[in-house]
Amino acid sequence: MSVSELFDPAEWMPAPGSVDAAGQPLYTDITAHVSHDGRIARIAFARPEVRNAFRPRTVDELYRALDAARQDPKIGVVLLTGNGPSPKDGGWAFCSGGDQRIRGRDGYKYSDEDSAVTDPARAGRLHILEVQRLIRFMPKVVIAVVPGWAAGGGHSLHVVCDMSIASAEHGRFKQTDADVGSFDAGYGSAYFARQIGQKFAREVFFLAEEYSAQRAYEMGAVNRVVPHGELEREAIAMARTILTKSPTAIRMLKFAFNAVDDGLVGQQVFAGEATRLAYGTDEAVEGRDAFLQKRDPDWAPYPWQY
Ligand code: S0N
Repeated sequence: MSVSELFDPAEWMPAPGSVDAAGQPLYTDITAHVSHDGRIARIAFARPEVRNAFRPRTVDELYRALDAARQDPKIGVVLLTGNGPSPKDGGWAFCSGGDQRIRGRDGYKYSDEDSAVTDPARAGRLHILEVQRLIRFMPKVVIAVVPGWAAGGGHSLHVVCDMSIASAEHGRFKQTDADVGSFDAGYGSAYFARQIGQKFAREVFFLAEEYSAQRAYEMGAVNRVVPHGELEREAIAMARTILTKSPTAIRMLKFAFNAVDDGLVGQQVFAGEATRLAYGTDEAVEGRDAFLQKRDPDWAPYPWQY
């Protein structure tokens, strides 16, 4: 069976660590690929029969694949998408959020085959928020490629991605949290309001209506709306453009955009990158060498610049 109707096998190969020695997939709930030049990752929800809802196992796999992309020095852009269509009814989805069938009173339950039910510490989890933070803080550009429904926690994931591109025909947005008694009170709502404004954000949550890709574009929630059949090709083209840019500039810009909304953590992340850049200067090398050589540093060559 093909990965997804929009997946072009000529563009992709299995991501390192996503298949075993015999080439069999290690993931059940997602697929993970990299472009043949190794510079773009494609990570996709693979539960189209439930509109790509995530269960704890899905989140574990997603985190692992995203973190592998984060640590791969060749990868500059990650495309996060949903495979489809559903074999049941042909419906398309990016992601419909937490799998409501296994939501317990303390979070989402691992299933028996995940053999974690005996561990009370893993009994119920909401670790999709860890995935949100990974997307937010990874020094790569993450693009939400939305071929269908982005609902509930799936809507929040598209919000936290750096950019979003959606299918004109099948892209649909709906924030169902208040319908099902859940609420993403972090990036999913408050940061969303930063993106599209308070009035629109409150409308999206309080009315929980359906928005087309075009309407989402008009509200400023989506960067581009493209014909369905062109979706992944356009996303790859966007990624290729980003890859022509300076990796350091893109990294610093992402963290600069984040910093204002991320408080001291945002400052910490941005400052860490600034420190890393400073370590590359002769001035910082002089400080280190002076310590190691047990002498006073000579700052004379480094003026108090204005
Ligand atoms: C996506 C919707 C709008 C699509 O409607 P459509 O096209 O009419 O399809 P359906 O017939 O409704 O669905 C097709 C099949 O897929 C199943 N399904 C769809 N979504 C889910 C889901 N999320 N969980 C389980 N199953 C799902 C349908 O049941 C149907 O199955 P069959 O064919 O067997 O009948 C529509 O499907 C919809 O509204 N879905 C639910 C969206 C939703 O409410 N999601 C949950 C919202 N909450 C979260 O995601 C919370 C996430 C989270 O972890 C969190 C994060 C931060 C803070 C708090 C939380 C928290 O949980 O509290």
